[in-house]
Amino acid sequence: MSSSSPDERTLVLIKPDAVRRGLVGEIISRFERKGLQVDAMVQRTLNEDFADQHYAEHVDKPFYPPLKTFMTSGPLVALVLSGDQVIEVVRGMIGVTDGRRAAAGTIRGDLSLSNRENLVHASDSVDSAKREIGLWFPELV
Ligand code: FUP
Repeated sequence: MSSSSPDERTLVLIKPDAVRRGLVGEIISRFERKGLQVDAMVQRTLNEDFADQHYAEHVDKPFYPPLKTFMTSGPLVALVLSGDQVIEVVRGMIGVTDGRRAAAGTIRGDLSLSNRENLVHASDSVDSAKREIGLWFPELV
């Protein structure tokens, strides 16, 4: 009999640069091939208020105004992924923030040359995953 707890979940955003560049399929495909499950997915365009809520920890940082302009510049795709240790697994798959420095083989390392237009967001901890999934997909919590 299995006593394992339900799989962990994380919130991923496929950002407006990825949508514009036609990379949505490529990015989702990487997650699927890894063995992760897509539990929910929606395309939407952020308004300023929602961007502020999503990036609450960054709103006072100097890089936030151009980040907000970018994140509200067009449609993005939000998804909830689940799987064994999915939060850490997905952070590893996307690479470090700056696409110029992200390792080859990661999404940012292979496909981005920018510290801002870096294609994907993924929750960085259990607490942030809980907060972000509640914000984006309240029907799931
Ligand atoms: P990450 O967790 O890798 O997405 O990175 P952070 O939470 O530190 O930053 C959130 C987003 O802010 C990044 F995806 C891109 C943007 N950012 C900048 O535009 N400039 C910076 O110097 C740092 C982050």
